[in-house]
Amino acid sequence: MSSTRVSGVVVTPVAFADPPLLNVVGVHQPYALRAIVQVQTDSGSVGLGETYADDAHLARLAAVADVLPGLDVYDLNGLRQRVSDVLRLDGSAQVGGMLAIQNPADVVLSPFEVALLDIQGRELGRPVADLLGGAVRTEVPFSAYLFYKWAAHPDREPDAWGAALDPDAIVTQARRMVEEYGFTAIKLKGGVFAPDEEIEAVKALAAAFPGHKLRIDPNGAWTPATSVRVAKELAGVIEYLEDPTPGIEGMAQVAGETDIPLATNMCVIAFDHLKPAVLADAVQVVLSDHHYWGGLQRSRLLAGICETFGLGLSMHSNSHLGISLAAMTHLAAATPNLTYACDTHYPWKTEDLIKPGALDFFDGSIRLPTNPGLGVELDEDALGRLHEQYLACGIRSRDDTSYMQTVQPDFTRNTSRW
Ligand code: GKR
Ligand code: MG
Repeated sequence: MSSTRVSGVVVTPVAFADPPLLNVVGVHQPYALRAIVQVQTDSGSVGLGETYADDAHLARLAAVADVLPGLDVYDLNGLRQRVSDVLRLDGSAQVGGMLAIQNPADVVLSPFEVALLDIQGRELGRPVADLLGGAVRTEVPFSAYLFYKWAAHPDREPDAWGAALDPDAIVTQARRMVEEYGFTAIKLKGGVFAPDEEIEAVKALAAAFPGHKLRIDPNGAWTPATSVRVAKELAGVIEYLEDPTPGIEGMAQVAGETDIPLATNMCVIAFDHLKPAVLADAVQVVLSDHHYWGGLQRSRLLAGICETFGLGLSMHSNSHLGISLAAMTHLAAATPNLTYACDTHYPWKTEDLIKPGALDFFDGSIRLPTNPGLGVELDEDALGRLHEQYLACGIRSRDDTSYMQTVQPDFTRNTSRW
């Protein structure tokens, strides 16, 4: 039996324009960074992956890229072994600008695993979802992801969305996103204003969109006591409360005082966080994210653990491009217990590097691509343009806090601020 082997790997950092979206640690910089992984094979196939692109991560990706030639594209265990061999003794990984994961192996593994699955699918003529057990849904629902935001980055032209700094403007933003994309779930990124103002915004959304599923995520901005108070105010209004307070212990305190399910992408972000979280009954919904849970297969392992322990499953997002969206869609389509609409930052971006048409939204969902592999094609010109933008923009890691301090010098990175 002949085997298809990796013949080379190209990792290209890119930067794409990002609006001034506010969160508890600051504000998004004018460009978001991603690394695009292309794995080439001796049979002439190319598989795609997308991941973070801060300098430390790029160095680890390069180290792994060097040891992949010769790997059988079906040998995902062999891939994991090579990644952990290369990263032995290495430090923690920054993910999404707010969190650090102690062992970077799963974060580094992810884009290569996705690229190998893309190759397998292309060679077999089957979509990636088929390699993950088969699609249980052909349309994957996503959620509108609302942000408080400025009208413009300092000294730049306003973007198309305008400022959103109070409940009325948040409802206006939601209306536009729901009209354009058809979303039936809506998440508000909180932790920006005092909790009462954000409660008012959620209640305004509930009044404007009766029947829509609502969530708020202040990224741990509140103390446990404040979280319990907010939960009382929003009982019956939201479907889950995401990371109201930092840490498993704090979340467990809040969970003991409310019937609203608590969700997280902050206190359970690696496999060794699951046992303490389950023992403390700290969270009821885990937001998976294949970019740091080790790719698509390991995200399905997470899904199985969640099922075993009766935890709900949703999906987290950071600013991302189309290769990530394709992988998220295949994973969600093939994960039966992923029953919540997935997060996505996709509507906020104005540039991409995949050829258009593969991932359009209909009624708030993306139709699972049926082409082989991930079902998306790289636009080489756009890749080149976004790489040039990376070289020119000067940003080399996500740092919302320092960027905020250029506007508001006394701003501090402070969860539990209320
Ligand atoms: O993009 O500002 C942002 C988000 O706050 C992001 O960094 C979070 O990781 O979306 C994420 C979340 O749900 O916590
Ligand atoms: Mg979150």
